[in-house]
Amino acid sequence: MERTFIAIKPDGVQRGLVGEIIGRFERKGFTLVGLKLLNVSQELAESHYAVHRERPFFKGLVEYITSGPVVAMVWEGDGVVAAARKLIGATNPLTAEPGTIRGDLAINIGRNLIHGSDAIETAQQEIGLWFTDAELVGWEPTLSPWLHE
Ligand code: IDP
Ligand code: MG
Repeated sequence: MERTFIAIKPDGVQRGLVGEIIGRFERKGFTLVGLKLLNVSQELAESHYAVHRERPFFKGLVEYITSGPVVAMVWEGDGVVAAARKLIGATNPLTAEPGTIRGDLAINIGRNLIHGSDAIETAQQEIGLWFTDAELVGWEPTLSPWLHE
């Protein structure tokens, strides 16, 4: 079953939006299979954002993601990688559509609340970087027949 990596960034935790954000994924019908609150180390931040190492915003991005607790999650479901990106909205919250997490709840690209993997392969890498196998809990929601034909 498809899985994606989602992280509520320090601004989301500080602003008390953890419940609001998790609720959106729950209400959509995806299944939570991993969840933890952690302070992100410099090494983890730099590995996670390695693809952006040469970008001018990299240093500030690493400072942002290590500036306070982050809620790291793995969500499961058919099409969850692309669907989560839709729920999250565009990178710049000012252009993110209303109805999306960033579109509804944020105003600045450097404080955009949430991370979501951008492809199935990236999701697998990121899940491996942030979670051990023992931290992931596969389970079958009893609600399944009401979510899938
Ligand atoms: P994404 O989070 O929507 O996938 P990416 O382009 O992968 O966006 O960028 C990763 C993160 O880097 C963004 O979520 C945002 O926190 C930060 N970022 C991207 N572009 C800028 C920028 O121009 N200024 C400041 N931060 C940026
Ligand atoms: Mg990205």
